[in-house]
Amino acid sequence: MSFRIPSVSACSKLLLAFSIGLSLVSAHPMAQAEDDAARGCKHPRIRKEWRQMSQRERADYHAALNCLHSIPGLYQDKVPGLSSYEDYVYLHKSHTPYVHLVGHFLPWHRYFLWTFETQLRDECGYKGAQPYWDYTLDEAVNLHSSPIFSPTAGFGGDGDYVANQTTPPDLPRGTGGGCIHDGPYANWTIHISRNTTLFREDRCLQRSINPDVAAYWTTPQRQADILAQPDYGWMSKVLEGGPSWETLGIHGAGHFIVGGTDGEVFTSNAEPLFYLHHANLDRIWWKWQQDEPSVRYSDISGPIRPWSNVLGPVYEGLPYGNVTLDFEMYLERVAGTIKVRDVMNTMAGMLCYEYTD
Ligand SMILES: [Cu+2]
Repeated sequence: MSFRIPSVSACSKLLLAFSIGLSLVSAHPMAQAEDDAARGCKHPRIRKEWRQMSQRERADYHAALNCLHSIPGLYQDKVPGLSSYEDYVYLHKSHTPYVHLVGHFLPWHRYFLWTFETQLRDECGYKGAQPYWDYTLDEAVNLHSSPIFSPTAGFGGDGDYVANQTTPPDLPRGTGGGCIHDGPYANWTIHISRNTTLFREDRCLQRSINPDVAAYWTTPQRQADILAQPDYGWMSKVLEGGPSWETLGIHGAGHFIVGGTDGEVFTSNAEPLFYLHHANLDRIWWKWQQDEPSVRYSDISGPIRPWSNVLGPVYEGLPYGNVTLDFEMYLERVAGTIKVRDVMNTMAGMLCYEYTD
């Protein structure tokens, strides 16, 4: 068994900075994470549902995201003006055709979120964990009045109504489409262009809240359907909209209930709610694993090449084959190469976190 600590940029930069006074490094959160790995994860990060967090904790999370978005990023040679926050948008954009509708969809995003969360802590002094959004709780309320969309307790509300917004043709349209104007991200400028295009495009965050999609797709029953699947292959397939792929699945739905920027398949993580949605998908996998840990911490399957060609490009150079525990995943300049086996258990190896429920 082997695991490697990802060479998160923050960590390597720090090691460089402290190369004269190495004794200081152990005080750093990354060193704490390494200590936890060595000791067997005694201090897991506890990922809470947004509603379980105090106003103080919520403010700390917003402050950390705003901090990351104020730091110059590693991909400014690709797109001038990109922030550290947008390094992850660049990464997601360039990996999208290879990490969705595949066996390693959940492991790759688990690694992606862990790295993002770690950087919030390392570079922005965030003490908490990545929150998640359990949208099944919103079944009881009008989606627009969910605390998630509160300007004071959440991430701000809908975008301006735009008559001709782009929504997938088979979906009912959302209620907005334009720029958002309240909450902690109202003044954000995104510098990276949409989806597969790659140039500097300064733009606002857009939303188009979609209660119709929520009523059909992000319900407790949909989550229960996923949790009831007998093996990893089926669980991850249903979560991503299989087996027909004509359906959204809870993954697609979690993007389209927010809509706007979050509905841009390649660049959806310009929207901060992406991270709460994907933490929830990771949580669903985690919950499913808890039901039978002895088997499910090592159950992985699915193709290396996407099941469905809905993302468009031809996957030149990608081998056919199945994802195994030894399949390698990488995050380019942001973090090193790891294997799927390194992220199977959130409480062992390089990871150290769990969910409240
Ligand atoms: Cu993704």
